[in-house]
Amino acid sequence: MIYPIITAQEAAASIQNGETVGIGGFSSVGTPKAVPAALAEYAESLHKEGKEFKIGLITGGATGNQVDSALAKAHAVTFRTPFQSNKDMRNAINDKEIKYFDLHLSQIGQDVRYGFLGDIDTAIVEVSEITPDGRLIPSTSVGISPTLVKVARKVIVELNAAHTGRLNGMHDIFIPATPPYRTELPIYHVNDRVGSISMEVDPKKVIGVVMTNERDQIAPFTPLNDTTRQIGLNVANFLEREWSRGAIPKEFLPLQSGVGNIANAVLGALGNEKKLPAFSMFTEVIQNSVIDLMLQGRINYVAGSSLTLSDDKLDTLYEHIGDLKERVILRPQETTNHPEIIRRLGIIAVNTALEADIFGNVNSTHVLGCKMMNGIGGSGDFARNAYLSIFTTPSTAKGGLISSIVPQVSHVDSTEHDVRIIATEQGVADLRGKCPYDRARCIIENCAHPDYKQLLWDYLKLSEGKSCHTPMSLQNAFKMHIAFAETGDMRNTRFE
Ligand code: 0RQ
Repeated sequence: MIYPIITAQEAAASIQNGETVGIGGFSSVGTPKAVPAALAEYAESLHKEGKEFKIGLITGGATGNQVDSALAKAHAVTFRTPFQSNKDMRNAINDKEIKYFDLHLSQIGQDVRYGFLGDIDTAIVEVSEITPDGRLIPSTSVGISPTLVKVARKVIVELNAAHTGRLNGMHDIFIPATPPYRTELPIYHVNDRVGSISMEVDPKKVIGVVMTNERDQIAPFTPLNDTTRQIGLNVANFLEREWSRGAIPKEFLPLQSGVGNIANAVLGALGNEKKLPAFSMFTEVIQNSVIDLMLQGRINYVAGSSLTLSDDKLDTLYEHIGDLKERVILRPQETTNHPEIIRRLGIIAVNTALEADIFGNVNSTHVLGCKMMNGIGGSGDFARNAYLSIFTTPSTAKGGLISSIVPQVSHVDSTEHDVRIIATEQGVADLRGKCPYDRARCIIENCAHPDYKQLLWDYLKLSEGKSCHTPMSLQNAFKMHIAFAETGDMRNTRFE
């Protein structure tokens, strides 16, 4: 080992108040574990002494309890970007204790290199192996770790023995040059490899290595329910019809799917749709269902930025590593979410909305327009550039008190120009080539819950006889949200 071995406490104590710290990890896996916990304890001990201690926190994506919860609870964060999905972090953001900058996940790496977010003082990354010449092999995710170790003044490495030697060869690390010297990213097929299997770091910057031996803590998956299962079936049936009529090539196209239960349901249903050929995935997050479908021969290759797998599924991957090592590729999120490649490969993108409006605008991030949920993640990267961009959502939330189909979304993440298909458990709305009136009719007819259909038809009628391209009523656009805020039930909406 060419670097000194240090304790997590020594590593934490090397970080100064006011630093910008980049922590590796993506979709709550491959995050450092010991140093963030020690940093939270260090911050708390300084606070008890009446001393200031807060950092700016930049990550690849979600970092889960080990980073976001620990540091938010320790009141140790001033600024956070680009994505989180953690209750404690979310509460601190909505309480305005932490300033949060929600960003497309393809952009954060280059924003850091361009200097848009200032200097990175310390990078903390988890790796599975350190090569004899000091290069770093990431663990279960890549995210923006290659950029963080490249630009940070100081680097702290956690070497996680739980993965040592098991993931070697799976990564494909490539950092694009900065404009005006940037060239194409030469990925023409999902499984093309263009980079290195390890990350380069200047050995002089490495403060030390903290040894760990701990798996990622992935929240257990909740089983599918009737709603998520039906959404999965609706999407799979729609894609099968598109493929049968030749609107998707006969070889099929690579799929991107978001995280969570709906994504699992869509994948499961597509995997079971045996009329379709085996396909590949070009995605951000590799979830449990992907490994099952690879072993069944339904998925050929998968490229993503993280192995977000439960313990038993990671065991399955390691058991079949001989077969799967060549078929699973882990890349920086800048590559997995790259607009150029998404457009070139013709990705079918499936992401989840909190709410969609009758014109096809999608809100993925803000409850009632003001409370941050997680962040846009990669959904915008994929939606804008996909061959076919699909958004899924249950037609209602909170036991039917909220309609996910509304006259106007309370916050816009993906616009009507980026959203081609909306699918709920009620059905599928195909918005391609439709004017706003026809979109509205199509979405209400196919996607809205029966409890809310008449209300939405009533909204549409408000602009009858008026000269307008888009049937929007300024006085009434948010009446359904207001009814929920005031009475706790959107069904109490009264339009003026
Ligand atoms: O609230 O947690 O209190 O029960 O929102 O909703 O139905 O559990 O859905 O977990 O799939 O998350 C859009 C947030 C959906 C996610 C979002 C309430 C609902 C529940 C969560 P509770 P569900 P999911 C690739 C792509 C952006 C990032 C992205 C997301 C909670 O998919 O973060 O796409 N997407 N990344 O009750 C008020 C509504 C609501 C609502 C649901 N209309 N109004 N509350 N809820 N609809 C992956 C990455 O980027 C890493």
